[in-house]
Amino acid sequence: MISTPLTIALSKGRILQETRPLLEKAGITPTEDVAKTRKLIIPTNHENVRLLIVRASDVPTYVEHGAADLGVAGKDVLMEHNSPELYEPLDLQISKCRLMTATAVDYQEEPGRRIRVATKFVNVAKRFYASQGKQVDIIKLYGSMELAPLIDLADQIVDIVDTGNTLKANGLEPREHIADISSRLVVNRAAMKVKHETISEIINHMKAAVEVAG
Ligand code: PRT
Ligand code: MG
Repeated sequence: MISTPLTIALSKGRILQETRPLLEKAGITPTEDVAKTRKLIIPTNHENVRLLIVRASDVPTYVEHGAADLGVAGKDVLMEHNSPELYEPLDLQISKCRLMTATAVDYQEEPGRRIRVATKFVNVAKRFYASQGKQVDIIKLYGSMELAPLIDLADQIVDIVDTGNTLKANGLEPREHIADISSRLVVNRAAMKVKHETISEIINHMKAAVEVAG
């Protein structure tokens, strides 16, 4: 039995799917079908260990504020959140993809002209284009970024690309590679100190599981 109370924040979908076997290796098993339940707090086989189901982009916030001790979040989400309060001890090597710019197939940058960029990754986009010395106007969207260039809301997008099929289906193509993405275990820094033994043990078990999987 894990003796310390522990709260773990996860998002539904691919991260939950791929994290479940890794948690299993650390001896943590949800006692309900997490894919089916509508509950947002899910008990586990340990009386004092629970899972919180939150939006993918909210995981860093829960962990940063100590509402969760641990969480799993995509590096894209962590780059955007950019919090020094989060300790990132382990690359879980799951939910891999790339963060890229994309444009219409026939789009060409006009030198000296400001570029309109639609994205949900506002901070990442600002840093990326600044590093390229390019002047941009960022347009914040919450989803379906691929639509923006099609209806002339934006010239470029910054988005996640996996197979590239979504871009292709919408007459877009990837251009600049910003970062390779995978999901990371994140830990609240205070929890890491106070619950050091328990959390280290979980990290070590998950690390071993990642090494076996890789
Ligand atoms: O859906 P919600 O708004 O709640 O949040 P979310 O979209 O951030 O969550 P979720 O569960 O969809 O993604 C969680 C994490 O998975 C992301 O933060 C990424 O780190 C990672 N990941 C891996 C992906 C993909 N692959 C992916 N393919 N996240 C999103 N996509 C989407 C992408 O946005 C695009 O629309 O899939 C489309 C591109 O896929 P391809 O294969 O057509 O290129
Ligand atoms: Mg999604």
